[in-house]
Amino acid sequence: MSYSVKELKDELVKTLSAEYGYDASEATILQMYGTVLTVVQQKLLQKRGEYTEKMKNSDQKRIYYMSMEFLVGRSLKNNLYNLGMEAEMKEAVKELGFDLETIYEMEPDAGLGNGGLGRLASCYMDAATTMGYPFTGFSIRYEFGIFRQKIVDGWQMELPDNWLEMGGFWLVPRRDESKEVHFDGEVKEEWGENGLKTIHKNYYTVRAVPYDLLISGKDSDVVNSLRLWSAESPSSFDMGSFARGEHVKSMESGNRAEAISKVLYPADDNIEGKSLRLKQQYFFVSASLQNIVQVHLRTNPSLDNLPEKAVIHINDTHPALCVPELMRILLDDYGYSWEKAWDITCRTLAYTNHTIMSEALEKWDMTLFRHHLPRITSIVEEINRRFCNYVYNNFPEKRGAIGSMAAIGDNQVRMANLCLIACFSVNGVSKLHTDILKNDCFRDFNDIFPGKLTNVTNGITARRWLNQGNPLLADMITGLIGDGYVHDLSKLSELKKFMEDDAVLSRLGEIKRQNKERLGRYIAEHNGLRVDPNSIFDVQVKRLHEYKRQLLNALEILHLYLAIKNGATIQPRTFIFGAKASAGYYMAKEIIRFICAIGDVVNRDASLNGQLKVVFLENYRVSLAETIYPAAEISEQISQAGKEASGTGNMKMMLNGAVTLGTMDGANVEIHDVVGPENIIIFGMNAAEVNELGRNGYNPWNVYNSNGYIKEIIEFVRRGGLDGKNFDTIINYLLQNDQYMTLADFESYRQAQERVAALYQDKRRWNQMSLRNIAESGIFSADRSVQEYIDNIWYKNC
Ligand code: 26Q
Repeated sequence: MSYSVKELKDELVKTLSAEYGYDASEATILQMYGTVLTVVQQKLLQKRGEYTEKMKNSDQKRIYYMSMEFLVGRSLKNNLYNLGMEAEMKEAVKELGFDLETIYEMEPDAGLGNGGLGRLASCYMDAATTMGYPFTGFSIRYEFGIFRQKIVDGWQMELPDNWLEMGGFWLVPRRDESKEVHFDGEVKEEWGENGLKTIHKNYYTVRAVPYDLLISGKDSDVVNSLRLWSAESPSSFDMGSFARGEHVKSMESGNRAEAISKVLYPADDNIEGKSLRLKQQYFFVSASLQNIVQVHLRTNPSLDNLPEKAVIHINDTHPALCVPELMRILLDDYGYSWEKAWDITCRTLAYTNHTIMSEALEKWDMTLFRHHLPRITSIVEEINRRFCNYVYNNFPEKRGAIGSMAAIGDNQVRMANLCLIACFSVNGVSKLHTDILKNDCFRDFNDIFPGKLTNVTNGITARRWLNQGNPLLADMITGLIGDGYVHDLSKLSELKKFMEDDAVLSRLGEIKRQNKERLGRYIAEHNGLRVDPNSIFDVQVKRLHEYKRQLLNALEILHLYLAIKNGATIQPRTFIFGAKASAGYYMAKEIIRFICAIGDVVNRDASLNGQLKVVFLENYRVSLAETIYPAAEISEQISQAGKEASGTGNMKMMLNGAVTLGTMDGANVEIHDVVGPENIIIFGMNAAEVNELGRNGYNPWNVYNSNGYIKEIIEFVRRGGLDGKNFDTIINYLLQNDQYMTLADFESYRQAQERVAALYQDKRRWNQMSLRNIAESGIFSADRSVQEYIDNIWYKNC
């Protein structure tokens, strides 16, 4: 399908008149925004209709991706790009006297996620849809997505993200497909016609109303949906109690229900078992599974063949309740025997693990779990009983490990163990991460279920992160090698033939410069700060967490600052940060305050001759990332080795020509493998060395006493060098409580940063490194990842 400018213009005019009763000369920009979105949404709906019709007669296996988070970002440009009508729409809007870029900026991000895990779900949805697979995403229609971040005197403030007001446009309500979800109450066993039956009684009901966000593939006829459930009370207003004069009580059940889809939980990898979070999980799992079963039964006589026709993917343990809920549906609603139900469940569910950090592995207190989900609890207990027996009887040598592998222990339900016991596939998200899962965290499971654990290294969609975010670079690449890379990113390797081409290298440098200037304008506008486009743009953007070690970066900045103050001259640098801290994560907020304080001191110090600038960009999010990545020259990936499961920002920056400065962690290892040691800057301990130092006892004081730079930095902060502000929290952390051994890697990091500065002197060589990174980034395409999921997991044995 293609559309001419004239057609689009006519449709805009028609829609404007029908919706607002105006012609273009009278319309406000807000009305034009609504009009453009309406026209695009109509195209999506039409295409979706055609695809649904086609799928009615197809028994292609369906992929269901369950995720508490989908970090969608903005949709307008993405839809126009994927529908192949961006240029025409731009012209049509222009002829009506408006500017499409301005309209893009009016759209809020759909920020229904915290970071990498949520964005991965969205990248996979784009890839699977473009590749032509029937892929449905299931999540929650949070009324408030990830909070808007304001920084006031270095302190992070959280403001509500009311995205629906301007972003709700894209959602198609499907009230007729609502489902009911049951909470609380108790289970009873009763004799019925077919013997003993388990009955869930005295529960309360929440209604799950689906809203679909339509996602079109690029150059494919597929439009898939991301189905977001909204919680409502079946009777949000109880007329009975109202009539009795109990006015507040009459609204209570509505409030209790609506709270479930009110707000996205911010992640801090330090999980507190909150009952609302448990209800969110069960709410969207139960509604989605009912939906999946219903769709299956439309074209199949029973659920016997569910595993052949559907695969349900569990994105981290957050939707792990899929295991007992699918069992419940099969046992209680469809009368299957335990054995048959278990067989169907295990062959339908697959799970991806995204973290090895023990404090991030979800566990639920049994008492809370039983209170809200009594029937699910009895099923988990039976799963656990049978699993423990199975191991006891079949693996005598593993009897000692039953306690740690069990799904229930220490009065808690362990969601990761539940997934390992039930799912037919469990995967990690990078080679290193999967090795750690197999050899360390889940070693016993790996012995009991050989072959169950596999790796699928994460990937990103270049269609958003290159073609839409960095049109200058995309155009240059298309000019050099054609546009085949849009559907086969490995074709970027053809760029290697230009490694000695001076015109290409200097054009690459010129594009980077223009993207730096674009980001520079954003910084001027939002931070009131002028940055030098000749300086190295050194970028660390990601969730704020101790293990990601934003602090290591901050210490290096202080080191450079002190060096200049002591008379050194350095290669000018602009350090750019973006990060949200989970609202209750005190240390993370302190780290933000620390970075901002460094920025205050550094940025106003004229004696530095503009050699150093520090920028903390407020409210980091997908749409801002689209402007930052193209301008990045150094990609900071400096987590403690073994802690970052994969990272995906590293891939996005590499694709945009940045050079990685990182530890041998997560996917950095694979970046290193493809670009070679000359095109990446690696420093610090590797995962084995981290473990060894941990075993031998890490003593930060030894580092402090033996490294003069560290001593100088810490004493500068202690003396009040940062405008007299107190940072004892940071100092004590580094010297007393730092699990992530920041100081142990400092000297190696400092020297690596010196190498960066030296390399940057030779512009041609730098541009070659940059080109090489782009050329080798094809392996990190989400299309490649999705193909591996298809081949090794979702369509395996089909
Ligand atoms: C859990 C319970 C309660 C509240 C919040 C959470 C929660 C929510 C989100 C815990 C963790 C997250 C998000 C984790 C995340 O983004 N992980 C990242 O996933 C990426 C995709 O695989 C990896 O590349 C990153 O390495 C990993 O950190």
